[in-house]
Amino acid sequence: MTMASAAVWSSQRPAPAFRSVSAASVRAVADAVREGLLRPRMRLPPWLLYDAQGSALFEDITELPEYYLTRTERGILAKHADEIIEAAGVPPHVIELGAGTASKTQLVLSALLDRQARVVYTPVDVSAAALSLAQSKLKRFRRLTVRPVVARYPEELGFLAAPFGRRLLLFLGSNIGNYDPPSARKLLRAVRRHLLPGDALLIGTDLRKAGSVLVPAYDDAQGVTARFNKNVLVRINRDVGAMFDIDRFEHVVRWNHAASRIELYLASMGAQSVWLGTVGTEIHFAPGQRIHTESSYKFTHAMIARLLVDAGFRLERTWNDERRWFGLHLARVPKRSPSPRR
Ligand code: AVJ
Repeated sequence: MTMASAAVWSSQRPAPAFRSVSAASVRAVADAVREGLLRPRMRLPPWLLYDAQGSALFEDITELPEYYLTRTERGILAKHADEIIEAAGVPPHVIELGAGTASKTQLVLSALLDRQARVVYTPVDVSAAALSLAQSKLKRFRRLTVRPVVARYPEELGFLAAPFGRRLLLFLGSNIGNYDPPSARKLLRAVRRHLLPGDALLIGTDLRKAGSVLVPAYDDAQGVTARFNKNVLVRINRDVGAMFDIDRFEHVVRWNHAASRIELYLASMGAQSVWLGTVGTEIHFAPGQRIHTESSYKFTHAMIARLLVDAGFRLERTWNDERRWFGLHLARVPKRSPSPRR
């Protein structure tokens, strides 16, 4: 649980009985800052972007005209949820990694509740605040039990070892795109190890397309994505007492065609020094020097097929929108599968 979300709960109502496996958020932030900023090519892990404020800004991003991802994925779900649920085997338990506020998930849950008397839904997210919103949104589903878990993954997937019935694991929104290929493989293998034969995975991926469509999706006219990106510095200031001057950093977006990813940076406007609070050092920026804050990989069908197979899944089916901008892939843990290669 983050300190910010604890404050939100205590001022509004008693804290919900969330299972929080995310132990020391402030210490994790300090570790990430130390590891990421005391090096020539500065970088920060993307999970840092998703504190309560960052998650709220991301929700705003999903409604931007330029940000087609959420809308397109929702369109595919709206059209095919019944078919997807059927193909997945009508599982009574749904787990969602990076659930956020679970807005698209309602389409899946609603289709599932048409076929199942009772469904258990476990949304997993790094933001307790987002999960709190998810929980209140889902109150209208009477036969649904919601059991949120605050956790980072793949580090904190242990809760998946609990006895479950047949499961469908959702990993939507192209969240997998945040991970470079080795980390994505590692994450899906970790997920796979906690699942049982017959369990299903539904994974959403943004697909490769023209840079002229991709770049504006991450550099919107209203500057919401810029605020989302800069919020990571606000968070670091708060959590470790650093002294970043937010107005002296610029939101920079690049389409890296060779690596097939969008890259987000914060570039220093001029030379400056920044005190890193409890990390106990000062760092120096040359003019234009960048911090790499997020990557968003864009997949071809071959890339996602390879990734799933490498992680020990069998890819069963893919649904696309008409423009083929986004893909939803249904994969399964095979009945007799060798343990995925390490
Ligand atoms: C939540 C990782 C899917 O990569 O599109 C959106 C994050 N960052 N705009 C994405 C994001 C800036 C988003 N994911």
